[in-house]
Amino acid sequence: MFKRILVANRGEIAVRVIRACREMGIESVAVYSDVDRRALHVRMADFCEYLGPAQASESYLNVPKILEAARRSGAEAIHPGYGFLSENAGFARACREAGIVFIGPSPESMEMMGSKIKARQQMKKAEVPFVPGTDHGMKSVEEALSVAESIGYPVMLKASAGGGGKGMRLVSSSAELASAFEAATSEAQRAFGDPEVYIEKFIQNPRHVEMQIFGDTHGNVIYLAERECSVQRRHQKVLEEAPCSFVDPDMRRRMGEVAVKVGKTANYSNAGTVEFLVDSEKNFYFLEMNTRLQVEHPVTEMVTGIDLVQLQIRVAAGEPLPIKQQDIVLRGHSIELRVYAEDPDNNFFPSPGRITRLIAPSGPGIRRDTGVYEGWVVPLDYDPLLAKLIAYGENRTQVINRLRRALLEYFIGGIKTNISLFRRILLDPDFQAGRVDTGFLDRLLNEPAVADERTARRVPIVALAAAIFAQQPPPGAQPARNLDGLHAAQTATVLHSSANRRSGWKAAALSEGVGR
Ligand code: MV4
Repeated sequence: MFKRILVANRGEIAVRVIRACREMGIESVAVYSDVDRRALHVRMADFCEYLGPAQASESYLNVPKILEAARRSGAEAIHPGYGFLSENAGFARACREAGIVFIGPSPESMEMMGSKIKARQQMKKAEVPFVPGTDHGMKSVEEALSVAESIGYPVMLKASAGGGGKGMRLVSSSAELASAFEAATSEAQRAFGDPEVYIEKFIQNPRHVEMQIFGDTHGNVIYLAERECSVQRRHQKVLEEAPCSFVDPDMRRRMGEVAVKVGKTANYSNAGTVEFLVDSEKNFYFLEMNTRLQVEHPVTEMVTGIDLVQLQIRVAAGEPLPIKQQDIVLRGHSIELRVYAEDPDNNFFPSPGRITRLIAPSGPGIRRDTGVYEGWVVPLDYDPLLAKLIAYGENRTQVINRLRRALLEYFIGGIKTNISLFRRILLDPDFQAGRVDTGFLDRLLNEPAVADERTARRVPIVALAAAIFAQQPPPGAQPARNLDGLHAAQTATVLHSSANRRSGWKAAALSEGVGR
């Protein structure tokens, strides 16, 4: 086993990998940029190496600097986390050439999946079901027109090098095709340096369901569990769960077997995710494969009991998978909420800055993976993910109730966060019934917010009042059990008392929209 691993990432995922290393008796090396000198991942690691300025190309995306940091620190392996260099085949190859183990799949697997057209050609050969469409790039508008005619409108134009919605265009009729083709091609060229575009049949409001797979370097590939990831906004996932309530055991087995076939076709090792679009008739279609550990991996860990990061490290060290397909048993339910530093009242605009107060939920079934702490300044240079709040329970209803309870305990002061959005989602009747598709969140955000006056006012206030008393018990404070019974007006009085103003509480309260 490795003695020392460099974590080529930051934030909560760097912390997550450092935790796995520590549990395995492996030393960890953090890397950091100028704005991350005091970041949590640097404080938690055994060693740290400075990279450079905040700009990712000078730090977390800089291959020579990261390889040099690995050499200097004596790390034998690099964990890339997600984002940054995690799906960069060139980086994986550079690690191999430098004699450092890349904790992830081979550069060859990453290259096959990096091109959507290449992937579709391979999947066609392997008889994997994918959305009807072409398996080659469109050479001209004329070719695109005749292909779209044979598939039938509406169709989607997609960039071969794309993913996450970039270079993608919906075309409803032949009249729209020429301009959409131009737009998709030039967007793909600008974003990926590759103008190639292909065509698929459009699936109306599909669900986005993905299957976690795992391969080792001995040719074994297994599937773990699917995740429901339809709750997203502008291709940014907001809430994920496992298992997907729309997927029955037979469908799960069929999807899992297809996902394993995808993995075997790509000669895949380590953690990977096979994405599917699922239509209302429960047909599922291969969409793309992500060749990395994903943000939402914890919900799979909760329902399978498997530590995916530890498994990644073992497999990268050459160990065979310690479990067989029949050993995987799903138990209970799990939901993850992505807590972002962004302002729900201002179009989810990023809201970085100093975290002046942080009160975190805990208790039964609650896990929080975070990269921040009270007093730290969240930089504006990177993804604004602050934490993932993950709940586990016997069933979906218990998980929803646990999350609603945990949100009552959550307070982040000094910056705006999207916490209030989760109250709306978790209270929504469609969400509660499991009726979600990729249009769900846009529909919810277009409805006027029905102010659940009691919840809306009480929620932040209870956490805030608890915080005040925890920090500075005022003379004659009520016993904690009475806090819950405080009326908004009484609590607001507490907030505006001179003692609380002195401790900076008013600003925090106002930033959360309380006490106005
Ligand atoms: C689609 C689709 C409907 N039909 N393809 C968006 C991101 C990219 N990876 C694939 N995407 C979609 N492809 C066909 N043929 C709808 C989407 C889509 C979507 C997919 C997954 C998660 C969220 C989404 C939100 C809007 C559209």
